[in-house]
Amino acid sequence: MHCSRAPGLKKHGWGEAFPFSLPNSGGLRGSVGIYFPDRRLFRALEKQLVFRHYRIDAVLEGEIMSKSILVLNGPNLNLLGTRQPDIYGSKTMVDLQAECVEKGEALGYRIDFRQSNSEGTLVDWIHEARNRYAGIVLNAGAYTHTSIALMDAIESVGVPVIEVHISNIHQREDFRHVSYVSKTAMGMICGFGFYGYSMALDALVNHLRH
Ligand code: DHK
Repeated sequence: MHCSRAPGLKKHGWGEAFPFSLPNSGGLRGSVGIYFPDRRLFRALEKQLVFRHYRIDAVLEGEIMSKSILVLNGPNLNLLGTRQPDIYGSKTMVDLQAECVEKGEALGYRIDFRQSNSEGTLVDWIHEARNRYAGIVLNAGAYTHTSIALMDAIESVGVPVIEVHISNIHQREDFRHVSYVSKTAMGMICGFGFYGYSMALDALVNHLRH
């Protein structure tokens, strides 16, 4: 099958995703994300994938996707270490990322760790997880308690999500007792500090293996 690459190539940190335009289909039919851990491997295989073995891409993507987990952090979590250390501890977001990556490696998963203060960006990242990540660990910060958009995004993509909070939200102000994320997440872990992320990764991988 002949396919030509459409304009709009989108570059990612460790691979590439690109939409395909299929001949005789009237233009762009859909976006096919293919991730390669190694750019040279991508270059070497690109021609074959695009011009001859169109089916191989799905296999490669599936294999890599099934071994990748997205860890998403919401507003103000970039201030970890300085923000209310009595509640959130004195370790930083960089420390948290290192712990998650190490835990992921121990479980045999690549961790893509991100933080944003923007609700829309978090929605976009949840959408991105569809067909690209095996699951999501999500600390939506304060959006947990307000965001119908995040709840809808989780429900829309059909990717397993484990909700995590550093603090025990049920021991804090009443407005923190409500979680829209919990309405669609598989489960929720809170009150265990950074260790909650490791617990969430364990829970997610346990789910994926069964
Ligand atoms: C983090 C936040 O930023 C708060 O808005 C949540 C959560 C709790 C946490 O404990 O990780 O209420």
